[in-house]
Amino acid sequence: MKILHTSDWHVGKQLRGMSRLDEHRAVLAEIAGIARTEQVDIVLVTGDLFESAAPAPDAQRVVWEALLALRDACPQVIAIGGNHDNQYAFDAWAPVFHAAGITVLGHATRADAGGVVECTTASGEPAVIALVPFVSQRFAVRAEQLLELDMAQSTGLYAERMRVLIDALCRAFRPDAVNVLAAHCYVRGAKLGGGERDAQVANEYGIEGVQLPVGAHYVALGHLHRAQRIEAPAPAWYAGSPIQVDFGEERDVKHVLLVEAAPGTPARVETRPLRSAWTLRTLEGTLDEVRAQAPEVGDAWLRVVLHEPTRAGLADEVRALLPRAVDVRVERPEPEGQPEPSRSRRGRSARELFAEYAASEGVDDERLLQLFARLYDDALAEVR
Ligand SMILES: [Mn+2]
Repeated sequence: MKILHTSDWHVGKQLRGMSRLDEHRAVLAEIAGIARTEQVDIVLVTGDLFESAAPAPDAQRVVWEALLALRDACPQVIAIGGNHDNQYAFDAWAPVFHAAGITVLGHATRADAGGVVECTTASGEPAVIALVPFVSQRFAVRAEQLLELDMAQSTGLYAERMRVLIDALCRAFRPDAVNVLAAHCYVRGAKLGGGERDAQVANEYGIEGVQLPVGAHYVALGHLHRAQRIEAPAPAWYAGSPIQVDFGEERDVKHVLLVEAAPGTPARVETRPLRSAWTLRTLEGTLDEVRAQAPEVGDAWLRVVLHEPTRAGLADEVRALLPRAVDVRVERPEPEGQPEPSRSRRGRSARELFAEYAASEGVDDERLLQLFARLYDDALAEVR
């Protein structure tokens, strides 16, 4: 059977205030197109469909349409909640999605309460899929335990609880079926994409690759934004996000994973690059150097780091040159030679002191000095 694995859509995520809904719409349609052409039997969406727990209606529309398009393309669509999603809302919507032929699970639960999905493909192959939506550390490690335990002990307790949960669900695996675990969690040692904001990654609440079930044909992971295979007893992959979510991911090629599996043999996994979303790119240099690169940046979203003495309106000049620059920052050139010892302020004029301050901040803008002088004179005239 064929499984399409996608994850971490983060629909509703803005880039420095710019909407990316059009890109999400395009890339999710691209994924549905792949599901259709490849005639996949099962689509797994392993969490963080949304950027936030309270997604705006237009973001919700993009996700609902994407799930329905996937359902049109493929008989079995399964989505689990990630830490960015409103996991309670996922569970509340689940019956509505069920009516539409889509399985949604917000919180981890017992096998017989929706924690394990069994299905049979059109060609008659059975599949058993254990679902582990994101489990927060507050759920797995209680407050009074947190008070007693040190960090290593509480992360260890979390990993142990996750192992018990995963083992309990994977007991449903059968020798005659394709057995899959779908989970939204951090596996220690995996590489971050750079756009993940969560404390869940930074503070090491996660599991070890060796905790993943030996009996799985495939382990579908969500949470990290970079597609990658994990060291584990079974083929285990993060699908990564379908768009470059933030500038830390600008070198990542985004993928979906196509998994070919049969009972009795480990899965074969193929990455399929996605091309619909714009890329993210950082340009760095003096204004002239950045200007020279302008013709070849195409549609990329840009972060511009200028090495240039700053002046009022400099960011506007960059944005006029590069309309897709969403982040402009100025890095002061390193002062040459030894820093001058600070001189006494006594007996020096305010203008002189301000000019010295501006120079020390890397500001080279005569207009600013003149404006300061005018305001200063006005202020003095007020007090006289
Ligand atoms: Mn996540």
